[in-house]
Amino acid sequence: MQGIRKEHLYKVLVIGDLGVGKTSIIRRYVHQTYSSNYRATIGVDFALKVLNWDSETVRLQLWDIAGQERFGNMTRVYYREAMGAFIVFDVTRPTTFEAVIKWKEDLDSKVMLKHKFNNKTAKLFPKHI
Ligand SMILES: Nc1nc2c(ncn2[C@@H]2O[C@H](COP(=O)(O)OP(=O)(O)O)[C@@H](O)[C@H]2O)c(=O)[nH]1
Ligand SMILES: [Mg+2]
Repeated sequence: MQGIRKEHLYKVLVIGDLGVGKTSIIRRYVHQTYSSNYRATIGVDFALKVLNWDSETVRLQLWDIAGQERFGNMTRVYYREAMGAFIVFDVTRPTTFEAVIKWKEDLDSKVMLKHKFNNKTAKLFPKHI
């Protein structure tokens, strides 16, 4: 129908070691800005990227972790109902690349991809222990 836009909201996680550029990537993508002034994120930051495709609006809710990067062990609550995740590393620091496996394992241990064929979306659901 004309004038009615279909709306989608997706939660997307941005994870990876401290200082790899997660916040910078999100700021560049959402606000087209970059600053070399290092300011560590405190808690969890959210950024909303709105994409308009024809008659559909996609809202990407980007979850930017902070602090927990040192532990590389996120709470299940953080991962819940995300539909995707970016694992970021710094090409100049090999240890952050090796840590990608750790982050993926953490992700896999806490959530699983459950396809919902009826509405064509895939979301990450908590694993039961
Ligand atoms: N040289 C360079 N520095 C970057 C790049 N991306 C981020 N930085 C810098 O690296 C530092 C850490 O970035 P930040 O986005 O806070 O990382 P986060 O801790 O993963 O969120 C900051 O001082 C950024 O300015 C990049 O592509 N190249
Ligand atoms: Mg950050």
